[in-house]
Amino acid sequence: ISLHIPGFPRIGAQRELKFALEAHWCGETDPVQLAATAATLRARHWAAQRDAGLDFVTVGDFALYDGVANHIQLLGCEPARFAFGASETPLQRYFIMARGRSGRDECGCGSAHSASPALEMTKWFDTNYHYLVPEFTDATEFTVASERLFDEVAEAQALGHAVKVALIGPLTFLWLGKGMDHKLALLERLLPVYGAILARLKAMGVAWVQVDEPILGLDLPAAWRNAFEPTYWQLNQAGTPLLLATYFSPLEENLSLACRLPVAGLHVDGVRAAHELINVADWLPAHKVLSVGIVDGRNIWRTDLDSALSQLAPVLDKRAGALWLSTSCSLLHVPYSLAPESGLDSELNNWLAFALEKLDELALLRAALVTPEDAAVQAALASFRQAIAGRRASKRVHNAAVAARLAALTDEAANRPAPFAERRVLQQIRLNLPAFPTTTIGSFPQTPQIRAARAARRRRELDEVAYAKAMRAEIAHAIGQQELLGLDVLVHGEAERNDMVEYFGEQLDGFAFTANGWVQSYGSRCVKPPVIWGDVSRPAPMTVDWAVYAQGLTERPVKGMLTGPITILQWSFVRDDQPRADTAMQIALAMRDEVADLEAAGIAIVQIDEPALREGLPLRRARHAPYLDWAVRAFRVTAGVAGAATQIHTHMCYAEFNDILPQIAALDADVITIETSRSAMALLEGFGDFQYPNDIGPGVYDIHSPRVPDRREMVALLKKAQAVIPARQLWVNPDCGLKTRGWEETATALRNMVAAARELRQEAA
Ligand code: THG
Ligand code: ZN
Repeated sequence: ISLHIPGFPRIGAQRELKFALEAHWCGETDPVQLAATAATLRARHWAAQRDAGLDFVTVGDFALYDGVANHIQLLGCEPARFAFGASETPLQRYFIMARGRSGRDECGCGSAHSASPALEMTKWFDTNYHYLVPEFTDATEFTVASERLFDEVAEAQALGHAVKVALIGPLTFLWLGKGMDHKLALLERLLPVYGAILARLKAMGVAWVQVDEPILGLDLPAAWRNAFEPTYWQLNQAGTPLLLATYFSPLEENLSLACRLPVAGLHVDGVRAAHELINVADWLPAHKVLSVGIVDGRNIWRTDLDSALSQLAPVLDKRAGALWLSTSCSLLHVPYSLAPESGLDSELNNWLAFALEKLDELALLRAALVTPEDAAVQAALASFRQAIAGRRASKRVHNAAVAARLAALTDEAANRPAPFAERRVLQQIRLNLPAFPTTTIGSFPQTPQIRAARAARRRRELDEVAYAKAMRAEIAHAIGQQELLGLDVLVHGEAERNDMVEYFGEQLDGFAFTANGWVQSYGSRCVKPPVIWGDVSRPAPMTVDWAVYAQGLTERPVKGMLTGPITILQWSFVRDDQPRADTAMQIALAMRDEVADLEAAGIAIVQIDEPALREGLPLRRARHAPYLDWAVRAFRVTAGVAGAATQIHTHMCYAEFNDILPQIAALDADVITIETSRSAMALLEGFGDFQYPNDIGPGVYDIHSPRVPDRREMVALLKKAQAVIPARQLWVNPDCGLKTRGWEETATALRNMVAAARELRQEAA
């Protein structure tokens, strides 16, 4: 039995990579210094794998910014639109693809560059990691264009490691790209380049190449399924032993295909596809390696080793051939180590396993299979058993009041007291808003002073009273600015919030926070997802004081701002001992109480953000409808407590909602604000065709860019919007929250936005 992992976190135990990247980007360090940090991290991460007893270290999973971006350079398919000059180094090109290039001569080569936006980012399957999207055209060519992978292999070998290389598979790579309808047409050009890479790796003495094809867990069109056999027949010619890796999803109709592909081994997700293990063990020819991803790479719970062993037993019986043990997928999606988490209470700490601890779990599982009678193994298993049993029986996890409330929940709780048409009239009487009302999404610039105040409070250098005073001053400033700008519906600006999920999780029972549980989100950016370990409830109001304070400063309505239950769920580590739907509904009930309290405190508009609703969609279409059912219900239960005259807003970013418009309409929010400006309103057409019934605020400017659009540009976008959405339904707002922007650009942009709305009102009058 051999041990390996599909991939390891690269950001570093203390986010060393993040800080090294940011220092490099702002010119504090040169490429040599950046490369040295990266090499140190790789060496440390390989050593951790070897020290845990893994038989191979994984090479090729490291990336300065993103693994797909690495692969684009390896295959020499940097999009032509960047018009890279000969003087630009691979590293400069890499960061330009990742971060974009302004019109200025940032690379210092002296020639004028045209501005090029970065590669688009999108979610890696159903994870919270964003990859950079390859761009393909009919003219895309491939060559082995980067030495980086081979250098890293040599680096690991020089450190004495046995190497398994991880590579994104050709079909998954094409699948992930955009810009072409018939991407499969590129396969013929792509495969010889893979062949050359594999041959070089073989020549370097690499024993195994793991080829990741997670798309085998998707509903694939026939042409894509059919492409697998010829593709792998060709790759196998290189003579390098290939481990075909699948993860995130059951194989289902692709199971027998995956088992018969001409490769030396198959990795399957033993967590998400646990029920398929026996089938795979049956179908996979005996001479092939079966790698079972038995330890969850997507969550942070300690593995129930007894249950893992009983799952593995029949597989072991069936397979005389090699069995490998692994994590279900790359450990990229979990934090580095529990070691710095001394602040977590010891019971909870005992229930968790981050990346390093998962390596140890693999080693223990193997020991339990190979030398079960060993006393140390028995003792270790017993201590796991105790932790698992403790969690299962814990009184802290189970809250009878929460269970009773969930059981008593009626359908009525998911309905507003009146239909939209009636609510609209009552709300208009209460709010008296002009046509094309203007608003913002919720956050205003998180200035260095705000961050400093939060950090000082964390270090206990600022007491609660002084902190609250500083935050109230920020809120007053934001309200004053919005009045000056002439916005119609104001927000308090969220100065007091760190992260839209963390902020609520910190105040809800059933959540825990790590000190250092960072997970890479994209590039140098990380998130620290809360851990939902028990039944969720709300001990006290969370946002009411701030909202009431803000509303007291102005005659205009100030929105109460909440994060919706699905987004809180989606951006947390979720308990694995009950259905996600149940956890979602518990959060919904807690947030519902917050809506009720805001309303009772006189807040007339409550926004419940659900940016993650769409990304929660399961990978397989057959599972979409059940998910959408409970997700929509959770939102409706949160909002359903609001009276008819209270206006409920929601906000979603990340586009791509046209396939779930009926469900978005079923949320029955009075107003939805969405991201549309980057697609120049193209996204809105779906809402028009669908005849979206409630009010809608299509973002009129892109907050992700420092560029400030002028009034005319925004008027033009709004006219485009009016062509598909009746004017009476339209709101005017930016794309998303403004926390990453500065005040000056924000004020200019909003001034232009308000002027655009006024121009439209005048034209309509
Ligand atoms: N919160 C949470 N999850 C998220 C988002 C969020 N997932 C999806 C999306 N938004 C990811 N986007 C970002 C944007 C910015 C940052 C991280 C993810 C970011 N992080 C800081 C960093 O890495 O420096 C750390 C922030 C902190 O100190 O808390 O800037 O909004 N939960
Ligand atoms: Zn947004």
